[in-house]
Amino acid sequence: MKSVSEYPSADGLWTGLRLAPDAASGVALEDGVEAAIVVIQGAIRWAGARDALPAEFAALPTHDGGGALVTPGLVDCHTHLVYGGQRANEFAMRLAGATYEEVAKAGGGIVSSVRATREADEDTLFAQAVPRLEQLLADGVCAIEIKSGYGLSLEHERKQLRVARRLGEAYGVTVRTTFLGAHALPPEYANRSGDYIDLVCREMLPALAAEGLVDAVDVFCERIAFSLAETEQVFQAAQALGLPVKLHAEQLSDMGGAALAARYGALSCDHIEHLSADGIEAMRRSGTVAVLLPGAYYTLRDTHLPPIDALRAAGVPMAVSTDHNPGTSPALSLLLMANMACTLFRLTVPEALAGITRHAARALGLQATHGAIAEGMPANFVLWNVREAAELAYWFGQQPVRTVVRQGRIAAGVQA
Ligand code: DI6
Ligand code: FE
Repeated sequence: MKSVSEYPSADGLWTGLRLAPDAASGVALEDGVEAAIVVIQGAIRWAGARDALPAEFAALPTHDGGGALVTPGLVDCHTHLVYGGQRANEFAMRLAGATYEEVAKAGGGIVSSVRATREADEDTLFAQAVPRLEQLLADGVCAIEIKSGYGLSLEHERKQLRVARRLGEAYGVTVRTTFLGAHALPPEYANRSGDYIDLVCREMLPALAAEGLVDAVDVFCERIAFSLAETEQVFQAAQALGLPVKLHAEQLSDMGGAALAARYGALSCDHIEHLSADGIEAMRRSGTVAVLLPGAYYTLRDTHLPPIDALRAAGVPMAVSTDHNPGTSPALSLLLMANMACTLFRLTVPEALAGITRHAARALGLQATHGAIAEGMPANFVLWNVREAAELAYWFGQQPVRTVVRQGRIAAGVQA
């Protein structure tokens, strides 16, 4: 692995680009018009038609984009990337007909990842997460959310979040950490979920927030996880600390979680297969992003589609993410998720591309710095070896990246 300081600077004038539709804020170029981007001290200083380049930038060293299509850096806004072990054995059990309950009774499920995560030290967790992160980055990801939730105690949640921060530093990628202490009930709290939620709210969250390890707070609100009332307790604790919230909402049933999250001004509600009309209306009013997770839908062989038409009609922004986790979405390609969002959920291609850039950035509260090519933003953009933007959602299993500019550095691909 190359350390971030070894990535060359992306400063200079990038030419020979074709700007994907909607890629740049305030710049709309007709098809066939050559675009240019000026990067100075790691930030975008100018973007537009090459012909309109201000004279002051004309003498900068150039990077030839070779006619590549350029989009903003991708944003993966919902992952559980840091955990011990993996659960391919459960996949086999489920294929052989075992139900989730049976898998859990055999020692599997979330709790088996909790066990493996607790057993691993920080360096081991880091080393196990590295190849997964590298896969995601190879698809052009420039910002990623990483949740805790497989430690379920102060010590082990801290370990996960510290690894998430270290990954961001090592790869020069923007990492937003989300505390998901209320992901599952740890075995030592069996039948005492009230006590566990108290621990989450009174000890774990305040301590981790004080250590600067928490950018947002999430809860798994579901019949098999935590109730609406418990979710609200966690939201109140987050609010008291000034932290934004998000929610695993209405994945398996309609719990009314989305409406609750909207009342707390949630950044996003995620999964939402069973989202009701009231939930959609509440999200619209609060400007909450709907995060669609086709990888989990696919892995669980779900058939209950999220209410895409109603979300679209209400104008709720839709993001698309991997939900990378060892149980329900061992996905390592955000482009594949864009493809699946189109094929399984019937998103349009422009919706899917906004879903892995602009709207995903908003789901993390990063809309001022990520998800667009705009003057003043850190330079995060991707050059692609494709003719048209639709190809990014069309191919699956292809890796069409030509060059990734991440946080002002050439992080991968052709150095141009
Ligand atoms: N929703 C899910 O589908 C997963 N977690 C969550 O909040 C399952 C995670 C796992 O099985 O490890
Ligand atoms: Fe998740």
